[in-house]
Amino acid sequence: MNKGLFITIEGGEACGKTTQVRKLNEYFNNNFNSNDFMFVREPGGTPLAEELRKLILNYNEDKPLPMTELLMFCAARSQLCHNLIIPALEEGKIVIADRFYDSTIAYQGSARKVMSAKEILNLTKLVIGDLKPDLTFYLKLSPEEAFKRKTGLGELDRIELEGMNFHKDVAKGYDFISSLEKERFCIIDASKTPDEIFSIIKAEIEKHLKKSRVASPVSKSEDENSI
Ligand code: T5A
Repeated sequence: MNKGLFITIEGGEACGKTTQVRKLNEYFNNNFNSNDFMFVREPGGTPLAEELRKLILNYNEDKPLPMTELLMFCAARSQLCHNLIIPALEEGKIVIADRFYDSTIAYQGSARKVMSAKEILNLTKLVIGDLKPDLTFYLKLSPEEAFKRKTGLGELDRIELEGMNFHKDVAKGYDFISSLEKERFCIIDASKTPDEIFSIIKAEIEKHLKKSRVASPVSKSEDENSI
């Protein structure tokens, strides 16, 4: 169990993660001390991991082999976890990550079939130790619906350009891991409106914060009152 609270947001392409992360950012900025929380994204989050992100998603000269791609995601994750996420959680912060290792299980495991979910979990343990999300929101959207949302969104990266079967396998991967680790997953129907989805996410986070000893939404105003 983490000292802080580790929240991850997951789902296939265009499920609305970025939209929800934006709303969460606003919510945390309005209700918490800036020292109490941290937002990160995967792949990315540190200068080296952001460079790896560019290479993973957009480097087309020497297309990464599936195993190379998997290891690049792991390399970026190592950098992010050891430099930012683990220290923040040890300080008792709330960390919100846009994607984490469930993405690797869904994309590199279930869709690319590089290795099984169990092997990915073992590899992840070697890379980041016992770190595990406390709460994972899986925004579940059918690939058909996701493809409709993607139309007209501009330039797509290497993974987004994969076909429908790939994205159906991604969805199967998420269904598998979320059924295996039910206790940390909150599955949300991502065809609801952004506001409906956000109110579910916010209620679930507030429920978790009440149970834990990490910062609560009142902490910002308490501090302001004491000035
Ligand atoms: N990846 C990542 C791996 O293969 N393995 C790994 O281990 C990891 C960590 C990263 C890519 O890397 C892969 C997965 C990805 O392919 P990313 O930055 O996370 O990429 O990007 P995407 O998942 O591709 O993010 P997108 O921006 O495409 O999708 P989002 O963030 O889920 O969706 P969002 O919020 O940008 O919304 C997309 C569109 O839908 C609309 C929005 O307005 C927008 O137009 N929308 C809604 N429409 C209707 N109803 C709603 N509720 C809506 N919410 C948003």
